[in-house]
Amino acid sequence: MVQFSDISSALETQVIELPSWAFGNSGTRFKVFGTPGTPRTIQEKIADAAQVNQYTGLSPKVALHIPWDKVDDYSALRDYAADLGMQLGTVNSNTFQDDVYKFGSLTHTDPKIRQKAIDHHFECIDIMHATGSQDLKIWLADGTNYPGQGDIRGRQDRLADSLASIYARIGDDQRLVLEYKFFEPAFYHTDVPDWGTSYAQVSALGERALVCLDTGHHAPGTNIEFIVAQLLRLGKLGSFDFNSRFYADDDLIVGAADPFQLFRILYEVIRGGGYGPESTVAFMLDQCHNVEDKIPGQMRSVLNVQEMTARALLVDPAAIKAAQDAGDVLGANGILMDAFYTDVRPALAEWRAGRGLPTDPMAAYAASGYQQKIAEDRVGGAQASWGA
Ligand code: PSV
Ligand code: MN
Ligand code: MN
Repeated sequence: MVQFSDISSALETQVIELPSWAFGNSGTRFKVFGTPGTPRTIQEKIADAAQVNQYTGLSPKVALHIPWDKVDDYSALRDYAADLGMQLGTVNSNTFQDDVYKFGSLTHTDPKIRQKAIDHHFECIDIMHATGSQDLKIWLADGTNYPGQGDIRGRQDRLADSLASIYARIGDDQRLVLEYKFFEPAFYHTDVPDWGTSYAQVSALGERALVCLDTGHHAPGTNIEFIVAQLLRLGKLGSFDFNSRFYADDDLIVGAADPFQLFRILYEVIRGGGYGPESTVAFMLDQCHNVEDKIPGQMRSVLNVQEMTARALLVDPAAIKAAQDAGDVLGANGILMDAFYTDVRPALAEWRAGRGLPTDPMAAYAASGYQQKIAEDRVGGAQASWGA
């Protein structure tokens, strides 16, 4: 079996981008619980994200959500982040909270509303130029609730036209990633429900248009690692939104609900060339922390991704291929499971110590007093998203 010492250098370059909205208050439609110390501004969200990076060394980037994170001067925001050792990452558009989008945004039948939604993406692209962001991420709430409510085919056509206008605006070093989600808020049909639809739409645009795979956006029982393998094979996996789910779009801590699934996904990422300095696949979290503290929630998340990456790297590619080719079913499965069951936590603690990081980031953060300080300093923290 591959030893930890063989893979430790492969862990060096791992970057897991944090969503700004993970640091805001969030909840369900029943209740949003406030958490003491919640950021009131995007600057405070970036400062909290920098804490996650300081203790884990894994997360030097923060994704923005527009308009939630709107500021007057994005270059200044970029400098502010840089002073904290952070970069501004993916820009997420938002066409799901304005009344005009009740019946759709990029798919709407009214050209004026479609243009408003396109213009919002143009604004996001301008912001990306100022922040130095690479990816424009589009997740659409578009869809219908009742059979017959909308023309499914016409909506696809309008979506294709709108996306083409947006794609024509992105810079040569920028990418458009289109996220899919099988239901919610639309319940009968969603305009981008699955990887196939996202793939079809981005393939029509061009090379710099790719699929974003949010791990929480699949029906129970979906083999997500198969989708990963297929998209990598097609050269169309742009980015991940990591989180975990028990029932719907739970946005829980990645690796909390099903660590084995996370391992299987990361195994296919590595197998398909989606990991490492040569790869362009972006790893991002898309989570909310409704009842737990947000900074340690994000820390636990990036550590979970790192831990399952390390375990997946332990699978010996030559050994598993030999077993597969020989038709050794149990042997091949055993190689995979041996890696999965390897507890890499002590080795990772040592790995961190060798890089000037705390061996136990969660404990080091808890002992730092930062959580108490922000709870005292910040009053009236902002809500993350829905209804903000
Ligand atoms: C809504 O489902 C969602 O969780 C999508 O996953 C987006 O990535 C995220 O919100 C932010 O817009
Ligand atoms: Mn997402
Ligand atoms: Mn989601």
